[in-house]
Amino acid sequence: MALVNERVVLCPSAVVAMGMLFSHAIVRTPSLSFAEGITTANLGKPDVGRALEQHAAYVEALRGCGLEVMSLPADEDFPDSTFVEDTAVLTAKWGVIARPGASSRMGEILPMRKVLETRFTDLTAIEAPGTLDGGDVCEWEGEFWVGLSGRTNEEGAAQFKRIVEAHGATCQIIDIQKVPGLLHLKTAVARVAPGLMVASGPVRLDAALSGLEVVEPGEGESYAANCVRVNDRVLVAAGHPNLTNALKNKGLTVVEVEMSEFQKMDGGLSCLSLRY
Ligand code: CIR
Repeated sequence: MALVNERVVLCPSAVVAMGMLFSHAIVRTPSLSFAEGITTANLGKPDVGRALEQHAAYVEALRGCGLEVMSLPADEDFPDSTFVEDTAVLTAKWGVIARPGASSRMGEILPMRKVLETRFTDLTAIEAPGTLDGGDVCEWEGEFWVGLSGRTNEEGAAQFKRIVEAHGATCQIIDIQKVPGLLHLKTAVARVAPGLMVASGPVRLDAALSGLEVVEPGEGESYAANCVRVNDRVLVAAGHPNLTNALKNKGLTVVEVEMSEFQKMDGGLSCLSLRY
């Protein structure tokens, strides 16, 4: 165990032994060009100053979950680069470098790859013509689901499944291409506890989720389906009381995080970090 900045940072084996899910996170500060990113949200332009404040609070929430957070500097060339989750999929021991389905985001990969190479020895990249956004990948203890979406194509999903299976884990593909308004699989789905999923819309009925208990966000709360379990807490976008209460009723500890400026850019709560 090492003491860093007065916080206890545990080595990965201790983390696993304690039943914790993650010990680290990587985030990237929103750029001043943030409002020029891709969006379909029709919620108006984000306020970059407010996004920076919300991002700082998000980082604090991750630290509150016991994570050591590596914060990368803003990259003005890539307005969507704060949504780091789309650039990779990480586990405690290995990772996959994604290949974004949006061409304007392709340049986010190389800088992230350089960062990940300092931390992981086992990295496999999705190759052309495959595309895969990390936001399409949901994972729980060696069980993966990958969404076939407007961003992740069949070749990318198939490559990802092969990589996962080569690491002894399982992977099911969920086709969300016909679900209106769904950017990524994790826009609608989050695994929050053993056997328990948050899921909204038609995806909740997919055969790949059978056998899991599903908690649905309340009326008008589908944005909050993109929540994230981090160790003993679940981070949920603020302002979604029905989902928050439903998760509390399941015995989970919920931390609410303001996400309004990221929602304006189609970004969910999980997209702002890579956790491992
Ligand atoms: C994009 O359209 O790529 C960004 N504006 C939002 C990405 C959100 N990422 C995610 O849900 N994993």
